[in-house]
Amino acid sequence: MKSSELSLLPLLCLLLTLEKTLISGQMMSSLVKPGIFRHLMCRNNMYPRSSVLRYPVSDDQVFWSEPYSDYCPPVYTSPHIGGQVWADPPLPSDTFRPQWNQLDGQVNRKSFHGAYKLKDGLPLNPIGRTGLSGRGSLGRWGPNHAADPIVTRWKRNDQGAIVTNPTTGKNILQMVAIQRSDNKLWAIPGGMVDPGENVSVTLKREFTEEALNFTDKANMVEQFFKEGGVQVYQGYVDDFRNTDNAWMETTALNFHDEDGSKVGQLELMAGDDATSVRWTDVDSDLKLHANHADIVREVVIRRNAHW
Ligand code: RP5
Repeated sequence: MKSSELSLLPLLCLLLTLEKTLISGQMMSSLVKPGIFRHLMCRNNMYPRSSVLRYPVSDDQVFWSEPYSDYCPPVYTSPHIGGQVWADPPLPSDTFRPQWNQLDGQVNRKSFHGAYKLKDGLPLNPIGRTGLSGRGSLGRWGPNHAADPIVTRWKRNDQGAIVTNPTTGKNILQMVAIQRSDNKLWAIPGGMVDPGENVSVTLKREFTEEALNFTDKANMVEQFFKEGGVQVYQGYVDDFRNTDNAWMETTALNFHDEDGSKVGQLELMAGDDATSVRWTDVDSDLKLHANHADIVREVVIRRNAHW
């Protein structure tokens, strides 16, 4: 190699890294799309908190466009959502006429994936078959909107220095993860967006309730969230509660405590429907509820952290 070519090497490496980052940076939003993404968590299992078995759906039977003439999913709507203020009434109904694909009063029935179809008067999951009709335990027919706050800090040693991974040489990120009481899996401390609620309010509320159990440092937390987060994902969640007619979608933002002096030094305490809470090292071994690990990976890419 000539010396002039050698001098171009660092530039080439930088371009390759940038290209890799951009490609993987698009992963969640460009891959979790109707006709591309095949959900996994809401297929071929027992519906949570029930004895209802989902009708089998193989990988190549997920999309509605793929033939499946024998498809005959059981209909199930969990009894515990009946009459709840946060839940829709049953369908079909003579009095309840939801405005699909639009803001229906205060309830957001729009999907981040464009207009969803209707079949027999019920909204169809934009990703495809789940092996179950009805609403399961989800409150809304169609999209159920959630918000997920990914609160991060850098891992530090006893002297306060940032810890890097010896192999990648990159800084190790830590995130606040809660253990969900329903499936015992670790997860981002997210929650449902109330009708008419701004997502920023949901993000702070869910974090405060689930990870801090209402802290006395409320002002500092308020300020931390006010400083703003970076949106890393908006769209379908591969949640174990999804059905053919009801599914989860989320808006996920990263709130990063760069010097660890704010939320990074608060004592975590599990509350609401979280049984446990902790700072968790983020790397490729991270296993979380639904496709939360893929969402967290977006933060890793943006912060050029170790994975
Ligand atoms: C997930 O469930 C969402 O991404 C969000 O984290 C959570 C909302 O549901 P609940 O925790 O309120 O049950 O799919």
